[in-house]
Amino acid sequence: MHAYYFDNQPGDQRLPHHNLEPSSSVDVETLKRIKVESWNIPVEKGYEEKLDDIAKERAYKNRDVITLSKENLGEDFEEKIKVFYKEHIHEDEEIRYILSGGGFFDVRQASTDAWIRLAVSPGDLLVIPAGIYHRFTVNEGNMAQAVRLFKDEPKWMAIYRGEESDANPHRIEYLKSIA
Ligand code: KMT
Ligand code: NI
Repeated sequence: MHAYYFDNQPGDQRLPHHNLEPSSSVDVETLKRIKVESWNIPVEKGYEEKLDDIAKERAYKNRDVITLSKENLGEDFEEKIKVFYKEHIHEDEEIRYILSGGGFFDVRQASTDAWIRLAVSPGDLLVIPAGIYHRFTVNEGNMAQAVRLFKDEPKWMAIYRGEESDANPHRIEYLKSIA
């Protein structure tokens, strides 16, 4: 997984937006400070066991598979892609293991309000903490398939950025955790 500062330039959300020079890369320590974690578990040779181990260790009890593609979603594809790209928080962690295709998770660095773009590809396992502002898009390949892991029952609610999201207890808790 490559992480870098998003360039904030106009252009399709699916483009890399990787034009800030020099050295716009973001290191693991910086991600750690904002509570974003990632691992790589190669998909090819039996990822199941390793994914199970991490799920067990961190008490992720449930999972499903999401496939974002024109083939799978038909007419709804473009709409879905736009909705995922609206800045939001959740009251639970967002845990994703990429099986095929790829895309970008953008997470807001609270100290600067800058977007950090996380370019994910097959084998990447990513944990986005509850309360962090984020969004997602597929890349130019227009396809992402991922395992979604959940601590408990899947909770789909996205809370879009605004006054209410800023006052959400999970947002406040998150800000405290990175202070
Ligand atoms: C989300 O909640 O943003 C998603 O599930 C994005 C798709 S996972 C590749
Ligand atoms: Ni989300």
